[in-house]
Amino acid sequence: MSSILFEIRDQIAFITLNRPEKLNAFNREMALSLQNRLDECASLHEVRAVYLTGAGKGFSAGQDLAEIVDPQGPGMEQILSEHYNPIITRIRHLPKPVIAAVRGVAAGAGANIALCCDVVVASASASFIQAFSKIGLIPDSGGTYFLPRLIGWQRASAIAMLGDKIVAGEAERIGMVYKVFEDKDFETASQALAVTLAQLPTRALAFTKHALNYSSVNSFEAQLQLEDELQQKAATTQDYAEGVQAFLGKRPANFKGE
Ligand code: LHQ
Repeated sequence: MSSILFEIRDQIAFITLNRPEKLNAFNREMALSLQNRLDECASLHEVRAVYLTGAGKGFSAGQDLAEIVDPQGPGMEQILSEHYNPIITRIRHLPKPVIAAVRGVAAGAGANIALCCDVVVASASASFIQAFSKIGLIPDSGGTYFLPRLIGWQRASAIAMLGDKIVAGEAERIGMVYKVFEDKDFETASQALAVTLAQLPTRALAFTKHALNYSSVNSFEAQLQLEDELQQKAATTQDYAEGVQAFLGKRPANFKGE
């Protein structure tokens, strides 16, 4: 069985982390395979949104800890540079929205892969754990970048150091995730969100993502300049023309992602 399941439906690429007996912990094969699938999502025109989730009862427990003590396994020096950093970079640069659908636990790199996505939703019984300090490591996979930006410095600092389990309701309250859905509604509600994202003007969403990527590093003036440049590009898209015509014609817009 493949460690990553991949299916395209309704212009959405469904990517499922699939090592359920290990709570979808990442080994090298799974990390490289996820990178390949993200590349496919970027290059396939028919894909207009990505839905990332985990098989079984969890999202992902982060690095497979058995692999790091395996003498045949990848070395510590490879794990971030060849596994997680390329995943996080691919997700942030993918010119399409990526929704993380977190059911069950997301721990370590598994939590931070979810948190770097564009829209993060969780089932009511989900939880997020910065498990790193428990094993003498630091939050990686973008954790020290995204956490303070999502939930503020103090909460990020405490959570990163204490490694507390943050349950879904709390994660929503502090802005770590966008929405929480009841367990029984989770699949339907989270997939409906992916359908909505896939039907929006994809190129405008890509420009929005690009602008957000730079918003915390740019000066105010540079960010206004970037918005100006990206808005000029958005205004050349067919979806922009369609959106304006649809509004004026009092009809729903039919965006094509072009
Ligand atoms: C696992 C794992 C796992 C292997 C559950 N590995 N088997 C970067 C730099 C370089 C190196 C290190 O890593 C990183 C990035 C990182 O991600 S570091 C953080 C790594 N992750 C962790 O430290 C989390 C370890 N897991 C846990 O603390 C618990 O499993 C959590 C709290 C996630 C879930 O607890 P439970 O719901 O009680 O599940 P469980 O512990 O019973 O796990 C179920 C099975 O999955 C179990 O196997 P078994 O054969 O006993 O049924 C676990 O051994 C296995 N598993 N996480 N990371």
